[in-house]
Formats: sequence, C-alpha cells, structure tokens
Amino acid sequence: MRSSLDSAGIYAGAVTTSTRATGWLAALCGLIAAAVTLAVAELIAVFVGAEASPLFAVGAWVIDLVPGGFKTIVIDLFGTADKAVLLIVLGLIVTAAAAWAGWLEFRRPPWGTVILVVVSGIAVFAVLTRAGAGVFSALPTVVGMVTGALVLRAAIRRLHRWRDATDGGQRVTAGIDRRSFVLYSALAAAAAVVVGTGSRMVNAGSAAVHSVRDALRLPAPASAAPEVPAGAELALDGLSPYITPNGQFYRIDTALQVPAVDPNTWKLRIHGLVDHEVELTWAELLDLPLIEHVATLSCVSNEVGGDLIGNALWLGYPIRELLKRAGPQSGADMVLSHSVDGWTAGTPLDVLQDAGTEAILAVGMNGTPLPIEHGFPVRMVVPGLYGYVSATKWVTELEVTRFADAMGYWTDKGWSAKGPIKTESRIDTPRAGAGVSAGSVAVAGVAWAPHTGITGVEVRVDGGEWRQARLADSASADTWRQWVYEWDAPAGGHELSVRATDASGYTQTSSEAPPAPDGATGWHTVSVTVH
Ligand SMILES: Nc1nc2c(c(=O)[nH]1)N[C@H]1C(S)=C(S)[C@@H](COP(=O)(O)O)O[C@H]1N2
Ligand SMILES: [Mo]
Repeated sequence: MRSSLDSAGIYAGAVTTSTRATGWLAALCGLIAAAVTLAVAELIAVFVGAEASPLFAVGAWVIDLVPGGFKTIVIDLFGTADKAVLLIVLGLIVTAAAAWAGWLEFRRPPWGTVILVVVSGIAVFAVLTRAGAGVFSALPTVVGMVTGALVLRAAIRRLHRWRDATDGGQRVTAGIDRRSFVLYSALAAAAAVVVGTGSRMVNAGSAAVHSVRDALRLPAPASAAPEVPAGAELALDGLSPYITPNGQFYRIDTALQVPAVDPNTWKLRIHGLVDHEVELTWAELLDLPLIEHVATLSCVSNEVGGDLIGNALWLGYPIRELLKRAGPQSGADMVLSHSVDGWTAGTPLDVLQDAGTEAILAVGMNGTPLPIEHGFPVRMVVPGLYGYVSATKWVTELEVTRFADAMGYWTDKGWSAKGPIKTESRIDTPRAGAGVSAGSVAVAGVAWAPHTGITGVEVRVDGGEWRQARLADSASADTWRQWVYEWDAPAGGHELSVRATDASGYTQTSSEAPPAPDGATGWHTVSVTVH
C-alpha cells in the first residue's frame, strides 16, 4: 500500500518521484535559489553598506512610489502596522515569483533563470534610487543574483537526473540521484538561512546602536525647563496624560528599517544659501548650552479624534543659533532638512530664525536620549508645525534654500508646502460607543493649537448649547491642554461634541476636511449610552 507521503516521493524510503511531487520540488528549488540570492546580497552588503541591501531597498522604494493621498489610506487601514503589512505583501509576491521560477526552470529552461534576473534587476533599480547609493550599491544584488541563478540551475539539474532515473525504472540510480538532490538543496537552504540572518543582523546595525544609546548619558540642560505646573495634569481615567511617555508616543515615518545612526560618526552639515558652511559633530552639539522645552508634535495625517499626536519634554539646541553661524543669504526662505535615509522636510526659514520659537535640534525626549525610532541621535522639533514639514528624524543636513527651488518629501506628493498645525480638540473619555452610568460624568480630553495656545474649550450635548469646559494648565502655548466638563448625564443615547478656541480668537470650524493636503478639520463627536 502506498501512503500519501510515499506518493510525494520524499519520505526516507522512496527513491522515485511522481510528476506532481517533481513540480513541487522544482518550486522548492526556486525558493531556495531566492533565499540564496537574498543571503548572498545581505552578505556583500555588510561590506558595501547596509543601504545596498535589496530587501529593504525594494520596500522603501515601493513606499516612495505610493501616491501622497495613499498615505492616509494606508494609515487608516493598518494604523502604524502599515510597514509590517507591506513587508508581508512583498514577501508573498517574492515567494510566489520564486516558486514559479523554480517550476519554469524545470519545465522550460532558462525561463526560471530569466525571472530571477528580472526580479533582481528590479531590486537593483530600487537600490540605486536610495539616498546615498553609488555604483557599488548594485554589487550585492548582482552577486546575489548570479549565485542564486547558479544554485537554481544546479538544483534543477539534480532534480532532472532523479526524474530521468525514475522514468527509466533505474531504482538504484534513482536512489543515488535522490540523495544528491536532497543533500544539495538542504545544504543550500541551510547556508542561505545562516548567512542571510547573520548578515541581516549586522546590516540592521541596530544592536550596535542600541548599546551605544544605552550607555549614553546626556548632559544637563544649561537652562532647565520650568517645572510643568501641577495643574496641567487632571489625572482622570481614560484621559491622555499631559506628557506622553516615549513608549506611547505615536510613530510615523517612511523608514522600513529604522536608520541606525552612530552618534560618534554623526555630523550635521548646514549648507546651501549660506555665507559659511557649518559642520557640527555630536561632541560639539553636546558641548553647547542645551535647552529644555515641552512641545506637542502632531501628524498632518491625524484624523479628527485621532491619536497621531503627543506631547514631550525635548532637550536640544536652538536651530536659530546654528543658522546665525551659517549666515543665510538674502532670498532664502526655506530650510530643507535631510534625514540620513533621504527623507526631507521643508521648513520656513523665518520660523527657524524666530527668537520666540523654540525650534530645536533635539537629542533628548522625556529625560532619555531620543528613542531610535524617534530619530536617535538627533531630530528636529519645531513648535506649531506638523511633523512632515519640520520634525526630521535622524537629521544630518540643513540645506538653506527657497520654496521656489526645493520641496520636502510629502510636498512632492501633493501635500501643502507649509504646514502649521490646525487648532483641534479631542474627547478622550467617555470613548465613542461607551456605556456610562447616569449622573455626574467627567467628559474630558485634550485641545491643541501649538505655538498659539488654547484659550477655551466648549462641549455640547445632542446639538444643544455650547458649555464651557474647565481648562487645565500648560507649560506654554506650545503644548496641548487637558480639559474637563462635568456632565449631568440623563439616561439614554447621547452625542457629545467638542470645539476649541485659540489665542488668536479662532474657534474650530464645523466644516469637515480630510487630512490631505494640510490637516483635518471638524468637531470631534462621540456617541455614548447612559444607563
Ligand atoms: N526621517 C524622517 N523623519 C520624519 C518622518 C519620516 O518619514 N522620516 N516623518 C515625519 C512625520 S510625517 C511626522 S508626523 C513626525 C513623527 O515623529 P514621531 O514618529 O517621533 O512621532 O516625524 C517626521 N519626521
Ligand atoms: Mo506626519
């Protein structure tokens, strides 16, 4: 009696292989060849430079290709898991292509090899579009491709021999050929896994940078921020804390692989329309009189009621002082900040030069060095502007230029060139859809108009009269403020809305706008049930 394993021809006693099993084994050869290609590419990238690794270059390239409006759609769908989703989708596509290549190489050589070369060619193209790519950046993928192709052909050759011996009824030869095929494939697969994961870890470089960061002690600020007033924190259940802990701070960036920047080799270059180019090392930056400042950072993609916003205590050095050293030339009106990964933001020069705006080159966040995913070792923080036009993480260059001559990453994809944060407010508690007991209910949330300041928050129940909420204190106009409204809640279903007024006298409009191109507007409204 033949077991199903036997018919697959791959259990220990079987020396023959059925047609169906052969097809699957050919596909497996394709997968092994793909693994070898990637592993060899990672290995060579260890020497050529991590940005030359095809794996993340392809993902990063796809992210850059995605049209601007899609940014919000992706964030809506997957939250901040968008990157994991992208990697999984790419992984599935590569797996399918690899299996198909193996099968084709068996049936219609050399078409499997052709697929491998075409897919690798796309990867080479992706690598060459990355920031900091040179001609040598193509080397890892090309060497990987050649090795992968050789392995594919060698494995398929062994599979053919086994198949032919099976067809010819030569059991003894089939046994030998089978062993040769299994041994070769297993060795190639194992080598790919070991070399690939090892090299990937080196390329990610994160281990090394993590330990540098862990060992780091930031200097005390020359001017400490005044204590956050005790009255800034209402400490209500369900209300966002005034200071957002680092672990809860939202994260938005296009980096598939968090850049690993060693502070000891980090440098900032200020160039462009300046009288003197300025270069600043990490040691020089830490020697400057650092300041502390509490500021709220928000993403332009934040929907009304969304959570892509946080408030932190930043430690850093005012950018205006560095610009003074460089001496911007007349005609310049924008600073294009560049991240090590090629991402850019265009910030108005006058905002960065303004003595009343604490725009800083930040090294610390809430008393620790910047978390790696929040821009370690150095990022920008500019009170009052959305992150996409100001908050460059892993920043290495400030290019003084003109809005007429240059564009930040998202502006090039249809978002506004200028991005002041819009006055907004959010109900944190009760949550939408929540059930609460009748009687006194604390309706509370946060409101923000960074750099302008919030002067009033009103709450309305079921479209009735607007009632003043009580505002908590804040460290400065650069941060959000908590608010609370004591509601005497009657039983039934109710709708709560909030709107804020800022220090310029502007009250939030009811008119609803989507995040693109310059930030969402509208009143946050939640429905609750009172028992
Ligand atoms: N290098 C780099 N910096 C970046 C971005 C990015 O994609 N790459 N995204 C910006 C955007 S859109 C926002 S809203 C803020 C978010 O900062 P956070 O992740 O620390 O909250 O970072 C900004 N800085
Ligand atoms: Mo953003």
